[in-house]
Amino acid sequence: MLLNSDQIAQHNEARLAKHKQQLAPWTGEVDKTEAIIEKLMAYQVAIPSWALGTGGTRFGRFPGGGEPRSLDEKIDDVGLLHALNRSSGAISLHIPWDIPADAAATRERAAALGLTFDAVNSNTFQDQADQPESYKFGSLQHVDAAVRQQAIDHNIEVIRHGVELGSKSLTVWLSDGSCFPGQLNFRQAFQRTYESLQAIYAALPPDWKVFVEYKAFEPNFYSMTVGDWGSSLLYAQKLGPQAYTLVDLGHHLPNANIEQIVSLLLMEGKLGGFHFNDSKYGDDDLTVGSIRPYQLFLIFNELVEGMDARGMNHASDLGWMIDASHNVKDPLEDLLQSVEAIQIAYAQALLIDQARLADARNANDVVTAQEILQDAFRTDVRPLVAEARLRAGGALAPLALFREQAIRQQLIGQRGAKAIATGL
Ligand code: PSV
Ligand code: MN
Ligand code: MN
Repeated sequence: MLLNSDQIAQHNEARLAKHKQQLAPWTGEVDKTEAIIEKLMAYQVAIPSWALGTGGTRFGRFPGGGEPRSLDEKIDDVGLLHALNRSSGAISLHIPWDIPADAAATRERAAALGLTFDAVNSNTFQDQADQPESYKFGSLQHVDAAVRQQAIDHNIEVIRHGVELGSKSLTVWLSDGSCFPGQLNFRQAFQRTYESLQAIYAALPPDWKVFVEYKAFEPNFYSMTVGDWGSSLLYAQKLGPQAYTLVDLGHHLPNANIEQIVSLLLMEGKLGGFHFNDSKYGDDDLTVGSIRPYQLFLIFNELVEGMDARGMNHASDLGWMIDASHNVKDPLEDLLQSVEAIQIAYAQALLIDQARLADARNANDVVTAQEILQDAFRTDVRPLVAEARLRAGGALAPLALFREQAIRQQLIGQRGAKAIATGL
């Protein structure tokens, strides 16, 4: 491990006085402050194995060096993040990008770093060298039963890997759809996809969930067979109680009201989890909170209110994952920023006095309702997030410590300046 607890302790020691000053205004409302800190400490966000290297775009890839060359090194990187922030205690694998050669050893390596395995992700959007059938015209929707069966078998194989790792959910994202009018009979494509998903659903262990992820566009540009939350919910409802909708923040048409979608999915008991990221235009997969932090906060407001109304456990009843990947930042620094942005939005949402908000709504006092939300959003909760990290054994300023310890340079030293992440 490139970072030890002494280095974290020294870093914290040097920043402690300033941190205490910043925390001082919060100590007046002890109960509220403590409740938020405890919730933050319990809350973990899974890191996607594919975000640990530069993803690039179709116009090029600009790796910064020292990227993980194997699944083991990806686990080590998530271990580093978790040591820094104590909130990245899970990893989400994409198969076949990250197939464990020895599941027991992989699990052990992760456990030694305090990590568990979150949802496993299947991939029927790319053709692999050794597969007989092509996904060019879709996978679970395909007109040819042999292609559908190959995609079903792959998903069942992914579940098998997940079982060996201790995962409890499968995320199915399909690129299936059509690029041109006339290419597809929508109803038949839906039916075939549904039947394929039924076969996958039947292979789920009883304590597993399947997340049906939707996306409005790309790589198909005329229609996507799981294109919006309506179609995802339809599949989830038809499949049964183990099936849920997964919301990826970048998968909506411009200006969609994602917080409303989240609220209604929660109401129906069909919200499975998230792929957090941010975007300006589409599926940009940018750092969480970098473009629309208010939207993120409003989503967390719905989550806190809706989960509390249903008596749900914030930490464990939904899948909290990041789905990001880009070209111009150090991937580890970016993930530290993303996790912090999620925690900030969560803490701000926890500040909202839901009873007062309900009163304002019932009195049709639009101004007060807006003020309550904006007051919480404009509150600087960073001292609470830092305090939660400190108590959990992490660093007061993870990003600063990452740079103080020259971790990327150390990784380049170990892995090489040209090391590029596998998978993707
Ligand atoms: C598709 O755009 C997606 O969001 C799905 O979650 C995939 O599994 C992931 O990206 C792959 O990068
Ligand atoms: Mn996604
Ligand atoms: Mn995406």
